[in-house]
Amino acid sequence: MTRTLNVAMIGGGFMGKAHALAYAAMPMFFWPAPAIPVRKVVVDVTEALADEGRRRYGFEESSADWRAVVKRPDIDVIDIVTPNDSHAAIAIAAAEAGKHIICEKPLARGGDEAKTMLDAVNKAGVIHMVAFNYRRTPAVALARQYIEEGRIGTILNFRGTYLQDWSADPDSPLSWRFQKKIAGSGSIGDIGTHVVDLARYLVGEIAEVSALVRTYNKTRPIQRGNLDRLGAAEKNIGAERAEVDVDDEVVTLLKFADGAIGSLEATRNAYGRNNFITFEIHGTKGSIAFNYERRDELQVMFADDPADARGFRTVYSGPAHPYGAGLWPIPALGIGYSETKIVECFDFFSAIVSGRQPSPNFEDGYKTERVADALIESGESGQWTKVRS
Ligand code: NAI
Ligand code: SOE
Repeated sequence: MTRTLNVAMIGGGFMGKAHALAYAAMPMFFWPAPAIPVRKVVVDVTEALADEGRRRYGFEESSADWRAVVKRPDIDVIDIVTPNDSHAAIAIAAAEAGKHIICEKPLARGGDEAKTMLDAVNKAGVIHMVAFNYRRTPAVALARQYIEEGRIGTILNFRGTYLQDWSADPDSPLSWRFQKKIAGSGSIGDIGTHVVDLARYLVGEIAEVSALVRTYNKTRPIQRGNLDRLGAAEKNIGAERAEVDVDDEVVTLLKFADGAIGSLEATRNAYGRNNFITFEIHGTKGSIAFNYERRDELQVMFADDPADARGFRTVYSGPAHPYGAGLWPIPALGIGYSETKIVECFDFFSAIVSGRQPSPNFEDGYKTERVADALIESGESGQWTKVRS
């Protein structure tokens, strides 16, 4: 009999939808499943929102009190899908109650806060994961496999971007993502950290950064309500405005600990770009390039290809590649955002069952927060800034 594990999911917005879907679908893709997730209880800020989450996402129960829920003896897993300001309090309480934890990114609002979470899970000895799901796109995992196999040699250069345009309009609302006290930072924490995670996964530790950081839209219309509708849905021309105290854009040079160099750009104001997560990696024996907007595809060029066939070619991820046995049986049927979350869920539940920490875990989340700290510091000082360990 496959083991079941009871999940309490705290938060019922965008990520609530993605995680609930993954709990339902993971055993359908990865069978036999490591364990069956049971959607036990969903928590939101009011009883009404929580009950809506229960009905919509297929949970057995709902609650407006996460503090009571994390202590429940029948709960095995706490899933934190709330805005960034509550990640630490929920994670620390969950660790103290002995629960396994998956927490959305960014792990915290900076390295110091992330460290309190890392200390708590280490002390409790629970399994922990931070939900940087893009590294679980099969083509990205294939890039890592090629790198580990030495197929592109020693890495010389990493160029990463995360470009979106949902907040380019200065009248798009001041949701929680534009408030430092809730989000911690802007493009740096919200989307830059995804690229930092990919850079750490594919290349290694980032040692030093030299960043330019800008805030273009100094005020935005105040948003009513709890959910971030990600800009476009609401136009608030003429509405009362308040100050934006986070960054809109970061552009940075990177020095990796092992000697590679690189760059990273992140903005939510790049008109025409949607979920433009890209990287290009050059090594001594070849190159790899990826664009999430074409996420079935990995572009590869190996230096020892025949002289008359040199150039990038496209490998479509499929059954021969990472996670291929669980996903779709023919390459290019289509990997979606949901699949990245389903794979994440599979890896998290596998870790719980095996007792071995998954990656990225809270230590990775903490290290990524230290890079985010360095980006902010460098943007302020205009100096090369070392990443604290
Ligand atoms: P959202 O604004 O869509 O939803 C947040 C939900 O949490 C709402 O239902 C809200 O009422 C609820 N909530 C807020 N405070 C709460 C509390 N103290 N207790 C219980 N419920 C609470 O936010 P979204 O987009 O789902 O973001 C949540 C987290 O997921 C953030 O940390 C964000 O950075 C991350 N995220 C990660 C993504 C990824 O690709 N891995 C994509 C989108 C968000
Ligand atoms: C908004 O920029 C957002 O929802 C981020 O918060 C997520 O992390 C990203 O993956 C999708 O875009």
